[in-house]
Amino acid sequence: MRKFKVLAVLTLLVITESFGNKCFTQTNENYNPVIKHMYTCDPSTIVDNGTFYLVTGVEKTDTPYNWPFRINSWHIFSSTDMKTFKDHGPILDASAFKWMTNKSECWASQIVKKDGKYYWYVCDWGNIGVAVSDNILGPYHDAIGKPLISSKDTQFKGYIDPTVYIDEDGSSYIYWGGMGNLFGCKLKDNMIELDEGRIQVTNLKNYEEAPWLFKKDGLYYLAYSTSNGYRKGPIRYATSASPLGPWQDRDDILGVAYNSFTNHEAIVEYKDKWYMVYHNGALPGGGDYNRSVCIDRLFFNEDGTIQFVEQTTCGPEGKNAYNNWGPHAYAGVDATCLITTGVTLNSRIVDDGRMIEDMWWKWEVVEGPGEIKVDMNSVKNHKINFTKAGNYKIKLTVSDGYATNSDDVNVKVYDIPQNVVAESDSFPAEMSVKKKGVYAIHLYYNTGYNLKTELIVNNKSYPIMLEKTQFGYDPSCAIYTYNVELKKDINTIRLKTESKDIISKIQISKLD
Ligand code: FUB
Repeated sequence: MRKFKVLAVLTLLVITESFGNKCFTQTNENYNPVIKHMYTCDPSTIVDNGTFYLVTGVEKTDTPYNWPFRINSWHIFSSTDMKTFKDHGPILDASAFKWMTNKSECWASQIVKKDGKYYWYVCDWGNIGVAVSDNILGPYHDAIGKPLISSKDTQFKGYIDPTVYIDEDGSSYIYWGGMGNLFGCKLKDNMIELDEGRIQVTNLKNYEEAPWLFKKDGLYYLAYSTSNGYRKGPIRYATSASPLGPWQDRDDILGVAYNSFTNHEAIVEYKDKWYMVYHNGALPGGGDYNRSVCIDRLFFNEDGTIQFVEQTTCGPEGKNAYNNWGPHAYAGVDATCLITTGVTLNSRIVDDGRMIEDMWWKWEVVEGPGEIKVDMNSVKNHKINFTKAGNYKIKLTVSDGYATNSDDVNVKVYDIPQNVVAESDSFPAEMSVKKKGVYAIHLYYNTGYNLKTELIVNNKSYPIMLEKTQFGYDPSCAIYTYNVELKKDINTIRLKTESKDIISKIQISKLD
């Protein structure tokens, strides 16, 4: 078991403000997240006729940890007290847009109102479109029958996360962009065409995605989410005297979302109070792909700068101070390895830095033929060695004295292949096996990223697309083994791979 005494060791901790009472029973109905009966994400807001509307994607519940997102509709919620939120249901989904290729990817969206009509800007994973309605609660229909900004249009990149702001003089501006690309453009008066004068913004620190444009006291604000590499970073903001920049990068205004590698914000004024709307993975069963929308108060300084927002468990109108989220354990994705090398898992421990006792964590074998030895020096990417080959289920448990959380992962541990009859470490590889029998073909991976590899045994193709390995979720030492029966006296085995960096070696050993 590993104990942490120093807060700073926990590199993933996000919230460092002081806190009051140590234990907190969540009896207050207003605590964050504000929507608790489903997983909601990518919030945007609109205030219309005195009512606060929250627009979110709704996530399916079957993939809390693994790519891809499964967001199958957009819901609208309304509130007039910022305590209770009425769910108006799945007002829009991807089927409204015939051109949408990713039907289960209802990514970020925003509704704005112009001249009595409501324009709902949406994106899937690669195109931005717009629907229109005479009523905020719909029905909405595709306003142009094609994307407003399409991934086929190669002058743009990162075709996600539209945000639209309508200025006091009636002119409208759209910003969008993910994966570090940020673009802005005036919209034509019809709201369904880009005007001239697209800009690209490149000076925002660690810009990743989720732009949100608004104006206060004559100053334009552009909030956005950042990336600090593997995990997403805090929400930041920039300011400008003009809606299309130049933008002055400002500061962080919200810490990393609890239990979610993304965050996505909306900043809105309602009944003379300002709010930060964002998402995290705090609901039971929540995580990177089962997120939940939260709301907290946001305050401006007199000079127009924004104060850092405190993420609370009790929401914008609650009374109790933010307390302790409890730590979260991610054991990583299932992996394979050789007994001689062990495996480095993409495990990690996430906490808010509030603990009742020194934080501890441990790994243990739940099922498996042997024991494990773990390199415990880090809060992530634990290196595990095994005493015997075989199939293991191992468990990571973490506690801060307030809550204990665990997660498990399967690791298949191979003995070093015996009876090797052929091997190659240059690609494409072509090998010949001249005897009938049952053989094992071992592929030694260097990386799980972009795994486009094809194994061809006697002209039969075995395409290999490993799952769960996007964004670098790859075990450091992965070996994949295929058992094949070679029925001929001369057998040809070929391996094609996109890059030599993906696979280091192919090896064939005889099993009988
Ligand atoms: O929900 C899918 C994507 O994750 C959004 O478009 C991004 O802003 C991030 O929240």
